[in-house]
Amino acid sequence: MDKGFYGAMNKRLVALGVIAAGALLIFLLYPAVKWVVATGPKDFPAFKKEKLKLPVKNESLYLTVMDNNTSPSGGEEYRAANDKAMFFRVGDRRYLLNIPEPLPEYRLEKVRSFDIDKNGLHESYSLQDGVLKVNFDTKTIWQSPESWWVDDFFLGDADNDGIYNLNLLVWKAGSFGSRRPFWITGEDKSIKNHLFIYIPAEGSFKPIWQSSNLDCPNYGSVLEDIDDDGKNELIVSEGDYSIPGERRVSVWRWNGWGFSRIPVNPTW
Ligand SMILES: [Ca+2]
Ligand SMILES: [Ca+2]
Ligand SMILES: [Ca+2]
Repeated sequence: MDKGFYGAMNKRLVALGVIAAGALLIFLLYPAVKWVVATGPKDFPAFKKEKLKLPVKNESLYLTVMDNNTSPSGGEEYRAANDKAMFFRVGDRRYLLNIPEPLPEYRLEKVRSFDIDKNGLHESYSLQDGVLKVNFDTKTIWQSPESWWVDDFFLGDADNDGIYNLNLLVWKAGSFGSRRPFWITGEDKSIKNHLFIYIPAEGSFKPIWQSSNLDCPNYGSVLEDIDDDGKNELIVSEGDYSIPGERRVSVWRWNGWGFSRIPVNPTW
């Protein structure tokens, strides 16, 4: 046998050994790799950590009804510094939705005082670090769970039954809570945006409607009867999960079991 043959054999053996060792390593490390993938930067604690790094801002969006005689360029005067203005039209009425500039991102701090349960005394609603607390008479009567990041909240009659609602814009992992429909199998652990609606109940709050994962994240909402039919519409600053700076206006109305989109003209 010549030396070249043994040399080639040795190289093959070494290569086989490396492949076998690699395979063994992957086999041994697989549970750890799987664990990292499952709980990696996409998990909720990491998501929350990123949110907590964002600068604090106190502004939320607001809606302005425009004078029909105001020209589009005149509308520019309504634009607040650093805000993005989005115009839309319903029938012949023009609206301007001012939203705080979406980029760079920020975390909202917001405090409101309101008597939602109509007992003659105001409750205090305060949002800080993604957690909403409702306090009454030095006691916290409701608090959002640790597993949620509350981006914003707004008070108003979202489902048009005459009773004020506490409405929350929430990021959380998993499309469904304990009320997951039985035909949905497998777990969706992605962190997506939700709209949750509550009513006051027995000195606290109870949910009356909770969306599953929204198709488009809701970055801010106002309730307003924009077409004078006596029922509120939900005006939304809507984004895109894959395009962070994207914002557009959409308008929705409660239909008895959820919200239906109503068409608006996004231009003048
Ligand atoms: Ca009250
Ligand atoms: Ca209501
Ligand atoms: Ca209406």
